[in-house]
Amino acid sequence: MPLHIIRNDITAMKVDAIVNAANESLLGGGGVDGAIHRAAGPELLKECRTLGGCKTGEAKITKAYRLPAKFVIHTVGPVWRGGGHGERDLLACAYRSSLELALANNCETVAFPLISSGAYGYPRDQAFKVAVDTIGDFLLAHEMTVSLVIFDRAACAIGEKLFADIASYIDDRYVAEHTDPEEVQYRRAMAFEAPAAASMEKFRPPAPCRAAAGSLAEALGQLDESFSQMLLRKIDERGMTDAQCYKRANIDRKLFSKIRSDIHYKPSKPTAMAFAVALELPLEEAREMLGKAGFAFSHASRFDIIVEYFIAHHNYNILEINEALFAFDQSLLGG
Ligand code: AR6
Repeated sequence: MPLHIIRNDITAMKVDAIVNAANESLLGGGGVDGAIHRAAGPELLKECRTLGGCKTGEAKITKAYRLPAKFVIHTVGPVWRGGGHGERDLLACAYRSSLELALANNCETVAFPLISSGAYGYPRDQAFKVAVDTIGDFLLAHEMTVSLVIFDRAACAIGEKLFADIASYIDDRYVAEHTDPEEVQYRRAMAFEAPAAASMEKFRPPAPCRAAAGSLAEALGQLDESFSQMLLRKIDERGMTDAQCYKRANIDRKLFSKIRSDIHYKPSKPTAMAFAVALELPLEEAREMLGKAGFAFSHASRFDIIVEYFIAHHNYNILEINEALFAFDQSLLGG
C-alpha cells in the first residue's frame, strides 16, 4: 500500500492516526508537538499525564480529542549528536514502533511528521531518507496507507550529487527538445503558409492511416495486447506475485484489482510509469508499456524526464524516485 509524501499541517489530517514528534516526558513542547496539543485541546495533555513518559525510539497511543484523526501516536525521536550515537537506528525505531502501534490499533491510514528534524536537529535530508526507507520497508509487509507530512519543501532535499545529476539530465533533454533547429523552424513556417496554396494531395493522410481507415472493423479485430494484458504477462514472466508488483509500484490494492479485471483499463500516466518501474523494465520496454496506455515519455515534462532518468540508470526504487520528484516539485508516482 502506498506512501504519500505531502505538504500539509499534520493537525489537519483526517486519518486514523497522526504521529506526534514528542519528548520523553510526553507533556507537550514546541514544534509539531505544540501544534498537536493546541489543536487537540487540554484533554490530550490530561491523558498524556497518565502514560508515564516514553523512551526514545518507542511509542504510545492516545485518543485525538478535537483533532480530525482518531488517535495520536506519540513517539520520541533521537536528538542529533553528530550521527555517531545510534541516531539512525533510534529514528528508524521511532517510525517502526509507531507503525506497529498503529497496526495493533487497526489503523489503516497514518500520517507522520518528519520526526527529529526540527528542535532535535537531525539533518533534514537524512531524516527524510530514514523516514522513507523505514516506512517503505514496513509497507512491503503490511497493508496500510501512510502519509509523510512535510511542513516545508527544503526538508527533503535529496543528496546534492543526485540532485545535480538529475538537474543536468533535465537540462540536456529539456534543452534538446526546446531548441528549434532551422529545419524545424522552416517546416513550421511552411505549415502555416501552406493551406491556401497547397493541393489537397498534400493533406492526404499517410499510407498506414488510410489502410486502417479502409478496414476499421478489421483493425479493431486485431487490437494489440492491452496495458493490462502486458502488465499481467510481465508479472508472470518475472515470477512476481501481484502484491509484490503493486507494492513496488506504490499502488493501492483496489486500483490493481480494477486493472486486473478490466483488460481495457486505461491507467493514468503516473500509474503506468509506476508499473514500468515496479517491473524494472528497461527503457525501451517502459516506453512500450506507456504506449499501451496511450502515453509517451515527453521531454517537455520534468516529471517524465526525472522518471526516465531513473529508468535509464536502472534505479527502480520507487521511493527514491518519489523523493527526487518531490524535491523537484513534481507530483509522485503511484499512490
Ligand atoms: N505539521 C507538520 N509538520 C510540522 C508541524 C505541523 N503542524 N509543525 C512543525 N512541523 P519538531 P523534533 C515539522 O521540532 O525535531 C518539541 O518541542 C517541522 O518543520 O516539532 O522531533 C517536542 O516536545 C520539523 O520538520 O520535532 C520535543 O521536545 C518536524 O515537524 C522536540 O520538539 C519536527 O520538528 C522534538 O523535536
